[in-house]
Amino acid sequence: LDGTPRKNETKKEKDIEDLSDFDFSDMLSNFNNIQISEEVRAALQNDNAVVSLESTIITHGMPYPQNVKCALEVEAVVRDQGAVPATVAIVQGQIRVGLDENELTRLGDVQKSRPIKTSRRDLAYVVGKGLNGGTTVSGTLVLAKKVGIPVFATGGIGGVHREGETTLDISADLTELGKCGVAVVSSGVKSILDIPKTLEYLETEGVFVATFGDTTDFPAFYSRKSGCHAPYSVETAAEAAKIIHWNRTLNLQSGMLFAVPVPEQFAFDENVINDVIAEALEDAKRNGIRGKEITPFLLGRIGEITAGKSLETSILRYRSQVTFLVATGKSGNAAGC
Ligand code: PSU
Ligand code: MN
Repeated sequence: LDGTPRKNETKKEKDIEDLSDFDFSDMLSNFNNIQISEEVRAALQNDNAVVSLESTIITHGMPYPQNVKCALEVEAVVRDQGAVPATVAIVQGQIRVGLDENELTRLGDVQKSRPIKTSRRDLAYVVGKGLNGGTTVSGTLVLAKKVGIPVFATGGIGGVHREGETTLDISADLTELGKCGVAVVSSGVKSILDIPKTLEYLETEGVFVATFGDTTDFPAFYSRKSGCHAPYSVETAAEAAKIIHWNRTLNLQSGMLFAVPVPEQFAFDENVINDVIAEALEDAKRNGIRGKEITPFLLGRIGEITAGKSLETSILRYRSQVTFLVATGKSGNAAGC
């Protein structure tokens, strides 16, 4: 009552012991309609760290073949940190948790694979029709929760779109975060979105939000700061792991968002990237782009504008991919919880 935080160490140790007795093999055998790779299955059964990864970023977030290269590099970053990557996607109607290099490459060749951007609402359709699907953050979180993967990493999550108060365009990522119980690690939210409204919405959904590091400045993917503040910051992976632990122990069911700012050396000049985003947003408006097409359109335009302009901006484009890699690599630490 004097404001000194009480330590919950003894209880924590006991709960971790209880969790380690949990029999995953029972749980995994219930998912005949979800194909889990051998590597991921073994890691889950042995209680080793697993990081789930989305696939819309591959199918709708970057052009081929850079998308495949990036996806494989991200998996390598996760492996380097001692965790097992579990890229989630739908291959000919089969839900897959953990894809091999060959499958990732075929999925990423979108002219041939014709994947559907698959959020929660699209899952049954894509499976029922036997189609290929790149799962969004929300689609991936549904499946990560089903198979018991508690940690997920991506570049930037979806959010409340600009003018969302009139369009009601609010990504299903936010409502899924509200009920998935999974810890999401990202480089924040791109400023193609309305970041203050996105943070408000996350609060309404009961999502714990923290930046990673010694500041609460919420990052904007390409840059380290958005001008908005996260309610909390955590300074170490161990601290993050403790919060993940208590979220689970209290059976809160809601997800958590850990925002890792892009390292200084990879950060974009804020003015440069904001101009690019403004141009992309105008193009979207002029072309009447709506609904699920908006995010892929904006990401595509940002890629085109930055790569097309000058050597400097094409280097920035390259950096954005490295940004994604580094942010994802951090999640490997968080997964060691
Ligand atoms: N934001 C990004 N990069 C992305 C996405 C969002 O900075 O690749 C993708 C993610 O898969 C995310 C989805 O889940 O777009 C959100 O789409 P929408 O805005 O239509 O909900
Ligand atoms: Mn939308």
